[in-house]
Amino acid sequence: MTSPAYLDIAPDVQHALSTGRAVVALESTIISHGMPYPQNVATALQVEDEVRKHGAVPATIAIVGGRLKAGLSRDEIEQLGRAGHAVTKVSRRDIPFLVARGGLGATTVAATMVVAAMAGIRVFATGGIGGVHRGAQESFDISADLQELAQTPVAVVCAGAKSILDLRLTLEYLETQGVPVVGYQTDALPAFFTRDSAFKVDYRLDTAAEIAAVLKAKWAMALKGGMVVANPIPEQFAMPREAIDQAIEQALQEATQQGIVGKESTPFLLARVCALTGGDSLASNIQLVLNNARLAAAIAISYCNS
Ligand code: PSU
Ligand code: MN
Repeated sequence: MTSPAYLDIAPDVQHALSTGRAVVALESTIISHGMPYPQNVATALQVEDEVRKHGAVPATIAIVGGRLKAGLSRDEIEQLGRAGHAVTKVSRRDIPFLVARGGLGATTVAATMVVAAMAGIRVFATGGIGGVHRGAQESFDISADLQELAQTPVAVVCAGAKSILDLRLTLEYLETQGVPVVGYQTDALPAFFTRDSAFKVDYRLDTAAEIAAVLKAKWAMALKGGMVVANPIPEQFAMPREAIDQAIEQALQEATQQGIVGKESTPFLLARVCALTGGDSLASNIQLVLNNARLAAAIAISYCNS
């Protein structure tokens, strides 16, 4: 496949795609807005290595110099991580503006799915997806990630969603939009730092091959949209629920007091939860992303071989 206008596919990614080998997309807002520097850069590079070690080719996605990129250089990852919140956080609506002005942008789950689909990449690993925010009845704050999952054919492997969100409403929204939520070796919806929550997933699947088979069936029938693959954080890295809940409550209060809304909301909450829980939550965050990278690689390989 040749790169469409606006899109640069890195040579190793292009080679894998044209020879039918497994590729795993990775997002860049997690680098700029999801973790502090320098751990964000170290993690991004480590996650790429983890994908490679497990037999797939990583394609970290961002917008650089107004070009959509599927596959970044180390320098580009360093640039995004160092600039942090100064980089534009790019969701679907923002993409044409960054392209037109030749800008630097970090792609959210939604925008990463858009670019992955353009490149022909079907499997994507990240930490957590956006969702319906608590108090959305008033604020209408529902992440564009959920609409993207409804329309773009990319499977997103994540550790569930952080409870900065309303997990119940997030599941309801996904159900309405026809987006399946699969639990990998679990019946419970993982809540990012913890392995479970009060909610059930729609389907439990215990192997990467079963997940790949469902993706094949879905897309073979041209059913549009993606899938959430919720992969619980490994037991040894899970956080005590009380510590996390307390930090999240405080972060939410601060956001309300400071009038943080719109696209600033999630980055603000992520940064506050990270600061309030110190290095523990960051270490957990890093481990769960690595864990998702491994599962995504296995799913991508099964998908290519089936
Ligand atoms: N949740 C996390 N870490 C993250 C994000 C969410 O635990 O880094 C990022 C992802 O890029 C996600 C975005 O797509 O935040 C959602 O932002 P919003 O809620 O503004 O749609
Ligand atoms: Mn929002």
